[in-house]
Amino acid sequence: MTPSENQKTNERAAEKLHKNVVISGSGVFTPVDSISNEELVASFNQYVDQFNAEHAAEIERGELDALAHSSCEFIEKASGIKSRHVLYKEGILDPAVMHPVFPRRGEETPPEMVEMALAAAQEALQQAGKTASDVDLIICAASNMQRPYPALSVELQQLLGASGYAFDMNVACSSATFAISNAVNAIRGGTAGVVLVVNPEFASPQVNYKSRDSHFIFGDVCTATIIEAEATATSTKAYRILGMQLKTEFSNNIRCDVGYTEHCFEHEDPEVAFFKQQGRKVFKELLPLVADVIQSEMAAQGVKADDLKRLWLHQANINMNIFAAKKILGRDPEPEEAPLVLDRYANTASAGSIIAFHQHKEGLQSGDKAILCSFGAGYSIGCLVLEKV
Ligand code: CO8
Repeated sequence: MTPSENQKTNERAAEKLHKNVVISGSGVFTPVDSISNEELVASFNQYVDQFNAEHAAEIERGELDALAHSSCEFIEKASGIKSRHVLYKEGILDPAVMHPVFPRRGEETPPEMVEMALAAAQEALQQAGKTASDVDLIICAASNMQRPYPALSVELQQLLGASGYAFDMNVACSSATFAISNAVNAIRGGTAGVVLVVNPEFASPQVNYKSRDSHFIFGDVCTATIIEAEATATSTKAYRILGMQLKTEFSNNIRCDVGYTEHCFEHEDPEVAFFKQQGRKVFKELLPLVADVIQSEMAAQGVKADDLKRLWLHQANINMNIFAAKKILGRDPEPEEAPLVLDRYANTASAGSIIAFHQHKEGLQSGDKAILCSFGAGYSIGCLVLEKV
């Protein structure tokens, strides 16, 4: 290769690398059923009363601690959650059951996560002005997969009628932002043109509805986004991805230990399949990391606090979001600047910040800047600096 040919190749590579990439569409599938705090607390307290009555003698002898009631006031004040959507309400509110009840699906029926993803994907495709035949990469990114393989994304690919390739990935609450970053890299690297990211969070089966500390936290939902080069985007709702910063730091404070090796252990732990966390520690340890990641990515992109029109933050806790927004903006946020959806949806793991984005992305002008940021188990933090096209 001559020096001038070499230079041209390098220029082309650099051009590819810096190709503008946008989120051109988004969608949300919301289950029909929802459970209010009042309904959830009433059934939990009924369970507690029955448990305490059944174990009155052991409690009296000091061999067992009596269970304490839950309260709507605590839940709303500590988390901001007022209700949550669930795929299967039946069973969750029955004190004799306390988990969603649903039939096991066979090979011929797509699992719930794929079904939810299909609905969210269709809305996102429509908003982006794309069809399934335009999509050449599908990433299914969520906190849980209903089976290890074949990948859920590949089944979704078949149902949509898309070609190309697909894969599943899990970074817990940061699955969506990390997947969008993978999509951007695939587009810049030339291995995909239009990417569909879906985040089916079927969280309710992993909730311990008998645990006062965590029975109120999660809801079911699915989000979807379309990511493509700005050059191919036709949507009027597109947001340019100016910068991305991903960070992980190991912590045991949010865990689920169920795995494919479970059947090998002699003493089965009845709580192994459930989500558990040290909520206070998470609150204290995650917030400084989140502020660091957002502020350093803003600095890298030359974006100042005054430039920000929206903060679409992870939706786990109202107090956490207000604290983070205040730290980033240097003042109290107006409600529309850092929109909350957790009052209605509760914590929906990786889908939370995408629901906030989907439902509150209107009203920005071309050139307006915003932040989309997830944070959660791992710990994992994914921050995108966005600009309205
Ligand atoms: N009703 C009444 N009182 C209660 C209840 C209840 N339900 N629960 C606890 N209390 C009591 C406690 O016993 C305690 O009493 P005392 O002071 O007498 O000891 C008091 O209330 C305070 O308890 P906490 O300190 O636990 O309460 P907090 O104020 O810390 O609030 C929260 C608890 C809401 C959980 C809060 O700590 C929080 O939100 N922390 C942040 C958590 C977070 O961001 N986690 C991220 C998790 S999401 C994630 O990573 C996704 C993982 C994958 C998901 C998979 C799907 C399932």
